[in-house]
Amino acid sequence: MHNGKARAFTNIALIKYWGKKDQQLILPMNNSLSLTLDAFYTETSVSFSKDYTKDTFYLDGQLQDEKATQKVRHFLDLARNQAGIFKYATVCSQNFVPTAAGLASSASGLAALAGACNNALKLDLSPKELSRLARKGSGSACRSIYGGFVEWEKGNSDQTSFAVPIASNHWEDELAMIFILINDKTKEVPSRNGMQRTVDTSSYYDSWVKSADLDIKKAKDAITKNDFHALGKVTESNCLKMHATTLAASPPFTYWSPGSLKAMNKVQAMRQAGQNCYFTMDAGPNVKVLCRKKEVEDIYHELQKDFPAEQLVIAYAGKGIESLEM
Ligand code: 2P0
Repeated sequence: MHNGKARAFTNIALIKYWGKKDQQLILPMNNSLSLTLDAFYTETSVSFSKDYTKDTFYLDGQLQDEKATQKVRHFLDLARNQAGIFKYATVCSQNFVPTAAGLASSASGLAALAGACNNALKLDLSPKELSRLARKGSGSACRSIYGGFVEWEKGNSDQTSFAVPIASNHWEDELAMIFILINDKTKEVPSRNGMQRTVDTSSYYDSWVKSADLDIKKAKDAITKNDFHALGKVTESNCLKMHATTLAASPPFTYWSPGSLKAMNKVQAMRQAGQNCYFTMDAGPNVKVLCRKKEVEDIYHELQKDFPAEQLVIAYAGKGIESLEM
């Protein structure tokens, strides 16, 4: 029996990963940059045993069906191959997210699974190697190996595509992110399909890739200078560009719902009224508001005028992956 357990926090991209140049290895078209957060995380344990006759996956105590188990099994195969240990596994994951948030995160989920496999199979991976392994489970998971600001360097091979922490002098500890949970979602295009459709068909896709390099540079400069407005501006404009690519895909699609638009308008109106806040959105209708910790209460209070407290969650910068006792 080989046992291991790990906890990984989710991350939100300020400069987005949106499109792969290699779907098997999960190599992205552009670098991305994220902030790891404390509010949402996954704890995963894994046991490999010669007594098991198949791979089994439990999420929040519920046995998962074949479809949900597939991604986990694919990842277990990668870890088994790397270790040279070919035993079936039982995986138990617990997502710590606010109820009904619709925030199931493949970033924290696959990073925690990578950490659990690393411990169970005694792979003894360095953080860089662990980031590479997590990447092959889900791209954004490679960034959850580290806390704070993180850049995923796209690379051009399995060896050269991994995340690195960005030196920030702990500036992230002065920031906050308020999640506006939007429940009026229609059926979503899964992010993996959405980004591939965009790469294959969006007439805006080339411009997206071209502009990403400059956005990364702007974001890193802003982090170096602790320039909140510069970081907020590039975060919001990069998000809008990513979402524009989906409208130009064929067939077109969007992750925006009426509630998302209401939230984005609110943030822009608050900014015009002098409050310091910027939004970003991912492959779903929720809106995340970047602000400074010292102003988070005022901004939360203003958001509460339009969104009930149940729809608002405050997050702060989170830590990198942690090993846990079984
Ligand atoms: C990101 N997203 O940078 C972007 C922004 C969604 C929008 O990474 O196919 O679950 O497993 O590599 O990591 C979501 O995509 O996709 C994502 P796969 P993943 O956070």
